[in-house]
Amino acid sequence: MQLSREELLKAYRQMCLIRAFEDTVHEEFSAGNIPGFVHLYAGEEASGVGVCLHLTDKDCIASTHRGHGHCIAKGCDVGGMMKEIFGRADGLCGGKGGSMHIADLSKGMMGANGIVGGGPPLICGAALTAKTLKTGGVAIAFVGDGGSNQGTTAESLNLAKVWNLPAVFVFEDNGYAESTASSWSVAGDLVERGKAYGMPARRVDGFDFFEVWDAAREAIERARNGDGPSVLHVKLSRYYGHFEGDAMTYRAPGEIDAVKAQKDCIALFKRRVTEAGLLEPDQLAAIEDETAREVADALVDAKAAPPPGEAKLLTDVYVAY
Ligand SMILES: Cc1ncc(C[n+]2csc(CCOP(=O)(O)OP(=O)(O)O)c2C)c(N)n1
Ligand SMILES: [Mg+2]
Repeated sequence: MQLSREELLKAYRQMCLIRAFEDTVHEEFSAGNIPGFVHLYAGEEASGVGVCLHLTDKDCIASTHRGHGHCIAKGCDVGGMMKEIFGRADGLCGGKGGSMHIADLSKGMMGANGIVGGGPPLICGAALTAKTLKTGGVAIAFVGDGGSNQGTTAESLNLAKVWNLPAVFVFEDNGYAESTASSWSVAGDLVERGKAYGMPARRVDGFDFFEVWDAAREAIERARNGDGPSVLHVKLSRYYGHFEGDAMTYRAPGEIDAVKAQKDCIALFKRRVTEAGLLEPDQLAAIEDETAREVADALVDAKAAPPPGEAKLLTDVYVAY
């Protein structure tokens, strides 16, 4: 199955928007303008976008601590996200969640999550709801290679299969959990792990948007058709440190530069669609300009916006049922 021109343009737009957003947050954090802790998704764009292009607002995703890209890919408002990261009252979560807890349930974005392995149990709940209420929705968990080793993830894989849930577990393997290499810490093979739970599992080149898109299409269609959960093991790389401020002494000299030069997902997408004559270079350049402007505007607005007032100090502590 082929992507339409509109889908290709949307994919490029979202990947560029994520990259511009993350590069901007990187600069602002370095300048000391952002409170809290920040983990950036730059380099991994093809994964979040390739998966979320198949989803609508009735579908849910659970993210990780590295959540900005998933938020944007799922349609969260970039202005509201920037304000949230700056701790402003009009942020997506009232300025009280920050980078690691951005959520927008109206978009089916169940939240970034400070708990590694926190997402998989959440999507079992969302997928069970979708199945029980017959909404036609699916639920996706993005999980890191580190998160793949959590007990919560193992339990969720098991539950998803025995309940035959419309769920997909997307393991974003960027080679490290903090400074620990996945080649050292992940036993066996994540594709084989998925198969051990009786579900279809596929390895995916996360630098290749088209491969992600196709693997996600297959897994999400299966979930929507009532044929149960799947695993995708997406191999990719992050461009910045584990967190902003990480000196990255555990990465080889030149490691990131080599990935950027040879495998950058946005550059590969651009080359592929222009060489095939699917999109024109000036269309892509216009998208690059537009997304840079959108993020620059979001930054100006966030900086000018007020923080939550004292009256809001004790609200949003617990959910009101
Ligand atoms: C339950 C839990 N244990 C440990 C941590 C500390 N921690 C935060 S991120 C992280 C590494 C996660 O690595 P991975 O899942 O590969 O995601 P990545 O950062 O590479 O995207 C760890 C250990 C945590 N937040 N939660
Ligand atoms: Mg990792």
